[in-house]
Amino acid sequence: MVQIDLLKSQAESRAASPGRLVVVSNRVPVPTAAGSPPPGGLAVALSGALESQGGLWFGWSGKVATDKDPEVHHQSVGNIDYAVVDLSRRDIDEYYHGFANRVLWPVCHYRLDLADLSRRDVNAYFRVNEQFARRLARLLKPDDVIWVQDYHFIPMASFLRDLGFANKIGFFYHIPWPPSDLAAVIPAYDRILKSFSAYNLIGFQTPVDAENFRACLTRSGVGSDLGGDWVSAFGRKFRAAAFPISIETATFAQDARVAEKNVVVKRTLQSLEGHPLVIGVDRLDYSKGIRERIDSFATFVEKSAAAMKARVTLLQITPKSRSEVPEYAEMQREVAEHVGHVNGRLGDVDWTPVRYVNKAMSRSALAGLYRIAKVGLVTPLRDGMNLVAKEYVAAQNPDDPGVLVLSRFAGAVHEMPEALIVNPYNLEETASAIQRAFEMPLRERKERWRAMMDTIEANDVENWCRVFLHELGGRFEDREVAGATAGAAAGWRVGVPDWTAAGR
Ligand code: GDG
Repeated sequence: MVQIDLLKSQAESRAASPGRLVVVSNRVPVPTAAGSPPPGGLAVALSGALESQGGLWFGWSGKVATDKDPEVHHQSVGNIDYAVVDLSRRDIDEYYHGFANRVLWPVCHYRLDLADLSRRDVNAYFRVNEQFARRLARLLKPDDVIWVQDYHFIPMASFLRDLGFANKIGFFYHIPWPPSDLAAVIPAYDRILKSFSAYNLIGFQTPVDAENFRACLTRSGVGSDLGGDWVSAFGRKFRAAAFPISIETATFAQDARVAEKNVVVKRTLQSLEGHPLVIGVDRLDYSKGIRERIDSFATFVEKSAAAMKARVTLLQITPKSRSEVPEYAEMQREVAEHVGHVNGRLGDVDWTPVRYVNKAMSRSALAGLYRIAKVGLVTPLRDGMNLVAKEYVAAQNPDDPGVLVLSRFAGAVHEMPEALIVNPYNLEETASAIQRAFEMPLRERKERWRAMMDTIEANDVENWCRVFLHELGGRFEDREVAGATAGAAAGWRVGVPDWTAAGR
């Protein structure tokens, strides 16, 4: 990393000014050399907030540590300091591939069959969170506002409280939070719930997730629902509410408008020779329902003489992810084979019904492909929000918009009831929705699209960020437990975690 010492001192001098925003996330979008792909919407929104009030973005570098005690690498760009740390191979395996991606991810996506519910990686999860907290602690100032992102870091605030930090700390949970009977299978469930209580404000994607979470506290007898998003648990009062995440709607729409010049879009259009396109875009993940989607599309084609005749094509763009996790490696093989079977059954010498692409596209190509697709198939079996649904809508031509077919199990459904809503497990129902989308009159398409576009224009990712930070900036102190002052004194004994007896 460049000129670490110089940058460190810049970071330290900046840290002296009050009221910074500190974002903590597993991966940090440290700006790299020119020519690297542009950051996604979340990175753009958070960078905007960090830039405007000055800030620090802290997390894992994504690299394996070569030292036993790896140092924090700093890089400053404009008003933002990026600070990242390497992790040992063991920590990556146990904390990241292990507890985060083989326990929390499947359980929160209702897939107990795919979860490793042994206690094997629990300690590593807390240990790595503590390591991160200790490193972050050295960079923090008392009036920094801290915003922790996602399921990798649930215990981050509790460790910071243990270290004596009374700062306002918010948390956003990007994935679903399941009902209490499901959540309770998480190893160290009580300790996880207790960790949540160290935050001032916890954001979930939908009101249902927030409600599920509050019910976990009350059902397990550790907390009570105080109404109006407020809960009290483990001697603290805090808020758990819905803050639906979004996209850079205007920028995405603009990208789509000019994307007809994109070479990938041109090549796709040429190869389709006027035949209609249906699109699916997902990381290769079992929560996304890719196999069920392919089967629904196949059912649609088999049942519709018109679809056969029109040679409708499903373009499924699916960059690989988490290949180190066995369940994902298995799924990669399984989906690829399945696409082969479907194409073998339905295809012809001049027609491949399902085009399955494991390559990641540029954002411009993606925007253009959404725009030329008559139907956007967004059918996850379970999804926190699903930004693809919003991107598909943002990319449409207002004069001739395509139709969004959306799973009732995607968080996006709460904001976009005007989509054609389907149960993705029901192949016939999804197939009928595709059929209906193709038959839908222009006027109805326009009405549905306008309603959804209005929603995502009003709540874009910048708005999401602003609203969360505004709420986090609110008054929490007067909601603390009677007799306690804010922060470290409010139920958190400085330096002495009160779960030591529970076998950390
Ligand atoms: C988690 C939660 C929640 C995909 N392929 C390409 C590409 N993508 C982009 C999409 C979209 C993003 O990746 C995927 O976002 P999702 O929201 O659909 O899903 P997760 O990755 O699972 O994200 C989810 C989200 O966090 C935010 O809180 O909505 O529920 O699971 O932006 O466009 N982008 C490019 N090329 C690709 O090939 N450029």
